[in-house]
Amino acid sequence: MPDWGGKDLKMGTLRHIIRQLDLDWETFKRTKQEHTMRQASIHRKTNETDITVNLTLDGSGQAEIDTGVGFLDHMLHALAKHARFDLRIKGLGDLHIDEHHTVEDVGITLGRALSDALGDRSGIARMGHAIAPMDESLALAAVDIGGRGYFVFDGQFDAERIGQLGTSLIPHFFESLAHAAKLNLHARLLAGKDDHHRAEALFKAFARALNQAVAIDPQLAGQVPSTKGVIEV
Ligand SMILES: [Mn+2]
Repeated sequence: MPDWGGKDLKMGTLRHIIRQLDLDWETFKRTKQEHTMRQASIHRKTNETDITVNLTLDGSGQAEIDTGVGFLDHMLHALAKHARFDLRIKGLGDLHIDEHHTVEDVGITLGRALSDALGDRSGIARMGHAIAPMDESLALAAVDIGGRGYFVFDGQFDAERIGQLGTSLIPHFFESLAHAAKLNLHARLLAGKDDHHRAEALFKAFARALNQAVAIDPQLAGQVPSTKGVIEV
């Protein structure tokens, strides 16, 4: 690709160059978009699971999720929708044992995809927080994409399972994702009675916090938002 001359290049000049190169405008627009779109595809295969994640950060909330664990699929749909990510996840796990490996490995693979799509973290807001209600439930999430994987959870579930998903695996999912993406996540259940609502409020709060944290902050003008000058990826 030639050097387009950055933002200062006049539209007329740009169109002229494209004509000279015999490119059509639509192809150019698509190519440019593909180059600037923050996205990642990760395939992770072990003896326990085989997970593929396709993630576009600047998406519209479209999701196609099949992990084999129904309630996890529901939560990942909510995550994509409320973070405005386009997210495709196909998971094949050893569910004949239980759902533990699948849930953990979806968290790891999604965390890696997130990390990959963010590149060197330049220009991102880095932090975000949200409080999300779901009927009687209320959840808080605070995210810092600062190069250190850390997860803190405060909350409880009453039942052992929500559908096919063991409730102890909900914090475990977030922990796996946080470590793989080297992000810090604090998640708290502030209120709640129904476990389905509690979980959904947590995922929605995380989604909104994450949406803020990955957003491009124009004030940064592409700088890495750290006094160190780098964020470990
Ligand atoms: Mn629901």
